[in-house]
Formats: sequence, structure tokens, C-alpha cells
Amino acid sequence: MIIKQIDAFQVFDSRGNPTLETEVILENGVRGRAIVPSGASTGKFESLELRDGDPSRFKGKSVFQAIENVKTRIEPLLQGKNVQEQQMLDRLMCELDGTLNKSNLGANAIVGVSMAIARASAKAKGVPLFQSLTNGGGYLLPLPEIQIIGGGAHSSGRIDVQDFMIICTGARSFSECLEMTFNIYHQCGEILKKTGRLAGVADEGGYWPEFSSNEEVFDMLLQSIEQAGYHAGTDVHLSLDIAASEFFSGENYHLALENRSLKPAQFYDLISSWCRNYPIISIEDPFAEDDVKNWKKLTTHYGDKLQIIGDDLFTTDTERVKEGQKSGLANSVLIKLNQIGTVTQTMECIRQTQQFGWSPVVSARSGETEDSFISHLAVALNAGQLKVGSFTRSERMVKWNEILRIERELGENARFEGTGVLPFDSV
Ligand code: 2PG
Ligand code: MG
Repeated sequence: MIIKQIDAFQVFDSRGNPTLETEVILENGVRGRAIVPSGASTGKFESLELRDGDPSRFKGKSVFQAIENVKTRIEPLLQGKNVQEQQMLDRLMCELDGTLNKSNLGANAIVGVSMAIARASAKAKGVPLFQSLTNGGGYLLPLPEIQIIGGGAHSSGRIDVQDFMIICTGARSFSECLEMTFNIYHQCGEILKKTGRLAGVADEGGYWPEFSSNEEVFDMLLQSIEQAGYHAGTDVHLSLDIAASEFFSGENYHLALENRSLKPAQFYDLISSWCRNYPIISIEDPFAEDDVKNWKKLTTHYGDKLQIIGDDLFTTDTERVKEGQKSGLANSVLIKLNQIGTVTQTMECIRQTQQFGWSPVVSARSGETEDSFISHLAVALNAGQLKVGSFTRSERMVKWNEILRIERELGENARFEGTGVLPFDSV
């Protein structure tokens, strides 16, 4: 199972932006392929996504240098090595890069190769990716977090909160979650069309409505849930990704929708009032990554009944998670492969999160592709939760559909724990 060749090509993501497709070819002819996703609301501690910056081509977004780095620097390093040594191969790439944020070779180049290595390795063994990546412990199907309304950087800032999502807390299986989501998503679409408020669709496929306050969105979501025949707060809960770094100036949080600026303490009061007044069970990036005082305060007061997820705060970096755990900043970690840049480091971060008794939430990016790697990753590591955007568009549905396939394939051997995967007992 020896690596013979590594290739990379420029393809396009769901926003039509250039990205890398990578391919690892083994001596026995087996090929593993991957496509790299790309974020829009990126945290400042993320690894570097290398783009050419030449305004005359693809508005500066082409990835030809990253491709060149795969061909001239990574391929010679890994040729002749055993594809099953994922950890060692990832370590070699990190050492060759030599920086903390992978700014030398580009995290997009490294993660693309790392994912293609995992794929080639699974194919060579003749097993599905989730089975190849696991190190035992059974297979847990994830509880999905699904976007209904999209805002923030994914909708030109038309609503401040980036993701309004649902978690089907009353569902008994993964497929039941999808059936409930189908009913709620389409009910919401009908209400928006009837009331003339549908302005478009955001980057991850959620509706993008015309509203004049964030609270109006909550009310409309609750109406959609009830009209679809479910009870908000028992069958279905709300989940938010505030992506607050996007509208924090360093001093104030600026809510564009209502054109008001709030001091961090006032913004804390707003967030905590939402958590008290609506059936919110999970909240991601409620504050900017530097506003640690408020992270700590929210976790102290709400951490026993609210999942508090660090995305920009932790950037899938095990060291940052360890520091955050020491200071009690959250109880959950968003997991994105390209934030840290290798499969090995991503898996390490999931395991560390689990060891702390926190919940890892495996996540897609807003710029996605037809690659369903993360569905396998979530099942392989028993992560317990998956967030891939809304319930439309093939770059999203390919991930949900892949879990359906895994659910079918595993049959009796698939576990689903519903809210048992949340980092607290009382729901
Ligand atoms: C996030 C992701 C996905 P982006 O903030 O969690 O919703 O967005 O990929 O733009 O960082
Ligand atoms: Mg986020």
C-alpha cells in the first residue's frame, strides 16, 4: 500500500470559488480523492488557506500555488511511504511546513492531501471510510443540527445571527430527524412565501428572510415547528450560531438589522435573554473569540442546560481547547478539518473534547463541495453531532444522505442516542 503519486487540481466549491481537489494514487492502482472546503466567517486563529492573490485571475482566489506545493514539495516527501501511516504522513507534512498555522504550504494543500490519504487507505483495505478511520467503540450516528434560516456573512449581513438551526431532540433515529426537518423546513418556506418575506437563500441553503429584528426570526421558527405538528421545547429545540466575531469591533457588538451597538455586557444580557425566552438548547460563538469574560460567564450560568460551542474560539486546535477547558469557557467544540489542517490533528481534537466530557460537533464550511468526508469522520469517532448547513442543495444533502447510507449499511449495529450526546443530563 505504497504511495506512488500525489496530484492536485483546481476545481470549484458551492460558492463557485476555486478550491483544491487532491488525489493520492497507490502503487497497486488504488486512488483516493478529496475536495477541500472553505469558510467565510473564519476565526483569526485558523490555519492559513493559501490563495494566489492575483487580482487578474479568479479575483485573487485561485489556488495554483497550493497545487504547486502539493506537486513539488508534498509529493516528493510522501512518495514511497505506506498510505496507512496517516499519523506519520500528517506529521511529515506539518514538519515540512514548519509553521504553526500552515502558512508555508497552505492548510488547504495539506488538508486535501491528508483527506485523500485517508480515502486511499480505506479503499486499499476495502472498507468504508468510517470503518477505516475508527479505532473501535461501535458506531454512533450523529444528532444533526440543521439550518432553517441563514444570515450573517452568508447572506450579506441581512440578519445578524449567522445560523438559526433546529435540533430534533424528540427523534428516535437519524432518519426520523430528517423527516421532522423536512416537515419544518418546508413549513417555514410556506410561511415566508405567504407573508412575502422570502428574500432569497443564504450560502448554506437556509432561507434568507426580510425581518426587522432577530427576535422575529425566533417567533417565525417556533410557528413553523408548531404548524408542522411538533412541540418546540420537547420535540424540537433551537440552536444558534451567532458567529459573533463577525460583528464585534473590539469594543462593541454592532447589530446591523436593528442598527444598534451594544457593549459586551449588554450583548451578554441580550444573549442570555434569548436563552431564557426561547427553547434554545445549543449556541455557538455567542461572543467574539477575545471576549473570554463573557464566554466564561455564560458557561458558568447556563452550562448545565445549554450546549455552548466554540468555533472561532477554538479553531479545532487541541491546545486552545485545553486552555479553554482550564478556564471553563464552553462545553463543546466545533470540529472543522480545514481549520487545523490535517486528519490526525482533527481526530486528536475530537478525542480531547470527548475526554473532557464535552461534545464535539463535526461541521462543514459555508463553502462546501460534493465531498462527504465529514459524515464518515463523525460516525468513525462517535462524535455524536453533525452540522452541515440546511436541508437543500446537494453539497449539504450529500452529507445527510451519506449518513442515511451508513445507517442502512450498519443496520442493527448503528447506535443513535438522541440528546444523550449533549454535554449535560437535563433536557
Ligand atoms: C460556521 C461555518 C459553518 P464558515 O461558522 O460554523 O456554518 O461557517 O464556514 O463560513 O466559517
Ligand atoms: Mg460557526
